[in-house]
Parts: sequence; structure tokens; C-alpha cells
Amino acid sequence: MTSLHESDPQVADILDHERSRQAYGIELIPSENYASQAVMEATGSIFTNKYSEGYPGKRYYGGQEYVDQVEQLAIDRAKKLFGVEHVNVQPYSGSPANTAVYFGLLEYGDTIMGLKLDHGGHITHGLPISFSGKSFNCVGYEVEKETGRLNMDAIRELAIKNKPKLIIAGYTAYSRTIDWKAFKEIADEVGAITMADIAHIAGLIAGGVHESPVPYFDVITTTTHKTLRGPRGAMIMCKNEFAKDIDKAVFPGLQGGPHDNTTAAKAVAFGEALKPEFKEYAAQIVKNAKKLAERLMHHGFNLVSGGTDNHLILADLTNKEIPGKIAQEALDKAGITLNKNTVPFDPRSPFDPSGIRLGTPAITTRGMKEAEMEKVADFISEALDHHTDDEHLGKIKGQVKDLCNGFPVPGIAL
Ligand code: DSN
Repeated sequence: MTSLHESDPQVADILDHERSRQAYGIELIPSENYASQAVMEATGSIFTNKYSEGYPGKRYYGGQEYVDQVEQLAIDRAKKLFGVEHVNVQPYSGSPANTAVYFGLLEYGDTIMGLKLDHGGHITHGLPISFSGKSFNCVGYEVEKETGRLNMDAIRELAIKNKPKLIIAGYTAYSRTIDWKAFKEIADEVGAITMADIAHIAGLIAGGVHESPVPYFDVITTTTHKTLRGPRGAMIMCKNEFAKDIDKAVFPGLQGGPHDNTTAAKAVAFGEALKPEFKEYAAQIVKNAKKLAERLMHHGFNLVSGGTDNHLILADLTNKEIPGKIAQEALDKAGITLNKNTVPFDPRSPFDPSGIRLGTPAITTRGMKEAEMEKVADFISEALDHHTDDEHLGKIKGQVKDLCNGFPVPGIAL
């Protein structure tokens, strides 16, 4: 048994640095989180060595007695967690999961309707240069300019005009709750299938703080590593009537062997999310985001839609006269990680947009609460006020480290 430090000190050294970066910095990218030690152990487990094309009880390789157990366990736990009829836990990540839904349920050229990327959607929801945009007739809906929120009447009109075969709800940069029932009613009116992409808010739904699309939607995709706090991966949940088509689309339609080590880690994460303390975690994510938003607004930040109902905040920095890219870079120097992001109707480019996107899943995992959110907002404001002063940013980085020292990351041993 040779450790990584002995066998490959170069990679081990990079990992050590990344470990410190994660432990001593404030992680605000809303799609990131800190997986538990147990999730990481399963991810790095013996199942890395196994191939298991097929599904439990119907495989194309021998030696499946334990793989079948772990995949079935992941499926059963996911069903219990979300109350769904059917689950496929094999998708490698969110984009392959969404692609599998399209591949299984649509014909090339069909019309699909999703929120435009620069309004908070996802690449796979119909961005013209993506596989989804090239393969389907994609009609993008928008948020309202005045409110930054979805307008269900406008979405209904667009659906009636374009008659999509699939309507997608669920976003990557939208900070408000989603009216699943209203989407379902629109879909029924135009005869569309409904797909919810709950990647960002899966943990909030599992934890009972956001309404679930399950009673309304036909198909639900999610990654497993964001608010759900599992390994990098995804799953597709659906009504039984779509199960066969979805399973065939995942394997053999799009993928070969599932990553069984990730499947084991998904089972662990779903087990963690079924525990009562996960409900407290999910509720605290939202409380923290609301407090962070409130304090940022106190510092004069202009938040799209005026605040948040979930784990994320989208700030338009136009009034601060700091482009998102410069803000991201300055905050990196202060030990605060978030991402530059377009805001709806952004006159700037995605590489140099007007906004920043930030969120609370990771800092909530390390136990920070409302009092710390005030400090985090104060750090951000101070850093952006001094964004050209590296010395000042370095001083804030020291204070960030002091704060982080009081909130060790579960899963990172230093
Ligand atoms: N890359 C993810 C995010 O950051 O929101 C979406 O897939």
C-alpha cells in the first residue's frame, strides 16, 4: 500500500494546496459544496475498479453481486428521498442526464422551451451552440426586465405560440421559487412533457424547504453534488410511464459503464439527506442566503429580483462600476470564491459580464449561520471597495482565514 504522497508527490502536493484553499477560503459558488468524508471515501473506493454495463439484475459482465446491491440501494434511497416512481442513478453528470431525457423522449427537430442561459437557464436547456440548441428547435423564455422574475402569463403565451414538445423548468442563476403547478398547467394546455432540472435546489427540495415538482412533473433531472452534497454525478427521476425510454436512453443510448464508485457515493449522500439533520441544513442554507442578501443590499448591492428565496444571489455590479470579472479576481485575492455571471439583459459579454453569482450551500455545511453571513457580506463589500489594492485584499484574506478557522470543513482533515 503506497500512499499518494509516496507514489506521486507532484499530484499530492497539488491536492494539499487545493485542500488548504478549500479549508481556509470562503466558498460561495452556489453549485459547489463540501461532500462528507463518507461520500469521498465511497467515491475513492474499490468500485473504481469495476465495470457493470446494464442495470441491477441485467448486466453484461460477471462479478455484479455487490454492484447490484449498491446501485439498488442508491435507487431505493433516492425514491424515498424524493417520493418518485422511478430513478436512474447512472448519468455521469447534469448535462448527460438532460441529454438522455431528450434522447429518450424527443425526436431531433422537436421544439423545446427553456429559460435562456443569460436569464438563468443552463447550456443544455437550448443554448444555440450546444448539443441541445443544434438538435432541437429551442424557444427560450426570459425573466421580466422590471422584476427579474418569471412571468407565467408570458411563458404561457410563448408556449401557446410555439407548441413545444417539452417544457423545462429549473435553473442555474434564478433566486426565486418556481411555480411547478403553473408550468404543468401550461404544459397540459399545449400537450408538452414537463422536465424539471432541480440540480441547484435538489437539497432544498429533499430537505423540505422548497416545493417539490414531483406531484406535477413527468421527468426530473438533478446533479448530486450541489445542495444535495453528494459526489459529482446526476440522476433522472420520472413517472413509470417514461422509465423504459429513460433507462434505454442512458444505457445503451448514451453511456457505457456506470461509475460504480460514484453510485456508491450517491447511495451514501442520499442516506445522509434522509437524516433529520439534513432538513435543518437545508433550512439554514436559505436563512443564510436571505441574511447575506440583506446585508449586501445594506452595502448598496443591486440584487436581481431584489433578493432570494433559495441558496443563491445574483448581483448586478453596474452601479458599483466594477465588472463581474474584476470582482471575481479581486475576491479570489481576498480568499472569497464566487463566479462572474451575466445578469438578465446584460449589455456585456459572458466572459466579462456585469454580475456575480454567489450562494450559501458550502459555507452552511461548515456551520456558518446568520452572524457569519453579515461578516461575509462585509468582507465582499470591503474587498470590492479596495479591488485594486492587493495589500488590502491580502489583509482581508487573513481575516477570512481567521473566520474559517472557527468553522472546520467536515470531510477535510488538515
Ligand atoms: N455548472 C453549474 C453551475 O455552476 O451552475 C451548472 O451546471
